[in-house]
Amino acid sequence: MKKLLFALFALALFSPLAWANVPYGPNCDVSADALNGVVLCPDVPGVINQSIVLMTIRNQADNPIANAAVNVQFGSGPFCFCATMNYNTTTDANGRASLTLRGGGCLRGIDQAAVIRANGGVVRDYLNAKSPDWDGATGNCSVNIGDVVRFVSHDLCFDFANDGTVDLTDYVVFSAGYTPSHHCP
Ligand SMILES: [Ca+2]
Ligand SMILES: [Ca+2]
Repeated sequence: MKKLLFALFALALFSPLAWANVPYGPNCDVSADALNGVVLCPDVPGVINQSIVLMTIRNQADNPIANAAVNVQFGSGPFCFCATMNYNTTTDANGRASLTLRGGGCLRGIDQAAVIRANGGVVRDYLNAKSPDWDGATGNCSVNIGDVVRFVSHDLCFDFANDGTVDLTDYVVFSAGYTPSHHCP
């Protein structure tokens, strides 16, 4: 009986049907790749574009996976998450999904700072999760003067493009969160 169960399990595991729902990272598109990390931001008065992660989830055969359970998980760090933050979503018929990252804080150069999974399989493991809401110690779910002070000191938690310097590209992201000043509901 045990042998039979194992054989059935192995069959299920290696059948094309089983693999059809397993994501294959290199075939998936994730918009956060452009910055080599994710950006969180408090969502009032509105969501900033940079905090929206757009994804197309595909399997090893490069076919989109419909109705895949997508999840984002952050590493343990000085984050502040809005109560409106939703960590889970589901892909549509074309394998597409989006997640909006609502909060503040910073982890940089840390394995599993932000991990995106689909149907339990890892799609991306980002080393960087950053936000305009960062005062040097924590995110407090508000982008305000304390964060400006830190930004002008060129803290690399504001290097949103993750290219080693705080520059104009990063200022664009910071100012989206600061003007107007964003906070959680
Ligand atoms: Ca803050
Ligand atoms: Ca930069």
